[in-house]
Amino acid sequence: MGFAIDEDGSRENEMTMSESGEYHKGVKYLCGNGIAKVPAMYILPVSERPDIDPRNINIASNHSINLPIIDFAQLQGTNRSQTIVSLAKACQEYGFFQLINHGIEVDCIDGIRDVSKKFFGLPYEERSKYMSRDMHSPVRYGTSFNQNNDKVFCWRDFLKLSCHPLSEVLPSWPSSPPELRQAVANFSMNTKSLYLKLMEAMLESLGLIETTANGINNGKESSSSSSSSSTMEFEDGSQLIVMNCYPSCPEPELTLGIPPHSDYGFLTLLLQDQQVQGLQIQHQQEWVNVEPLPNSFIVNVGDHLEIFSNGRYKSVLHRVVVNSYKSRISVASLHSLPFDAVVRPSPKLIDISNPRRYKDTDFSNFLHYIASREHNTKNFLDSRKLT
Ligand SMILES: O=C(O)CCC(=O)C(=O)O
Repeated sequence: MGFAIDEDGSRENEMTMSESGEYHKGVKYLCGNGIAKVPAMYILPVSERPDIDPRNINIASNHSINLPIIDFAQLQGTNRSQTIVSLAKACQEYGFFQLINHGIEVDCIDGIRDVSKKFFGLPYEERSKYMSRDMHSPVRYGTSFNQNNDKVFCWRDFLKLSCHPLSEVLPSWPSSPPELRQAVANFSMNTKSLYLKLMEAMLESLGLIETTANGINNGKESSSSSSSSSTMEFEDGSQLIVMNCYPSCPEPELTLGIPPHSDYGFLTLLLQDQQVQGLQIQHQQEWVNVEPLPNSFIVNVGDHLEIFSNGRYKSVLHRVVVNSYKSRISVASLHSLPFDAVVRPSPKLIDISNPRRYKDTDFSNFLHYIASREHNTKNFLDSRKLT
């Protein structure tokens, strides 16, 4: 394959049809025999490329952000009310925070990291058994962001596993590596329980329930039907574990691991690679690097929580940059209501001075939206806004 860079920075594409099919096999496959240049399929228009210096090994050396830190132990203890105030501020001003002292055992975290690494290290033939372009499939190995529609591919392979109801979906998860099912089940149960406690704190921070440090609901009544103010409905909600693999890239300044996007659900709990950075969030109109704290989760507000909070909490754009020296793995746990539930602004957060800002939405709206057009920044959320 030969490529030439044009004056406008694009690379002449000499790709044949069969080569284009090869890209659907993923970036790990592409890099299998070693490549010195990024193929045209992955090269972004100049205006969408990340502003990174490929010679600088530490991408976070400039433009880093110190995200607010929420101490989960404080949230469960006597400092709960103060921590709730910090949580609300983080969700309003950043849409992101780092969660420390989350209480999930190191073995569970090491376990999921280990199986993710092993899964992406399997031969392509084994990984490809789980390839599916069906967005409803409970197990989906794939590449790029939305490979059905992406005009430019991004430098990521992924494994997406639905986790609810666990006993029903678990038998469809990969049987290799052999410890994968156990490790993912363990991680999904632990993150679900953490998510439910965080949602309880979120509802409290929005003034929708009153709880004490030990989680007793003091019973402020809710008037919402399908998006009522109780954590009960979150318990039966959807959960998706996404393992991301970003192989090292010969020309990281030309492409992205994941393009700018916001997450569709209520909250995402993200386990970062301990050695390799790559996550950037949009803050005050700038792309800034997130430097994860050891043993923490990066937590972010998703579109559904922005809608539910009637715009008070922000679902913020984020993206992933890649680098030329080391592969990176991250694991995200995305949570929302059941797939068929309707998400709408909580009626208690709507009044004359704060009118309803979003239309009702559900998961099928979202799937329809991304299947029908190229995913482009936060269009989905914009499409739910009432003007
Ligand atoms: O890899 C990361 O740090 C971010 C992953 C992400 O944004 C996603 O899975 O949607």
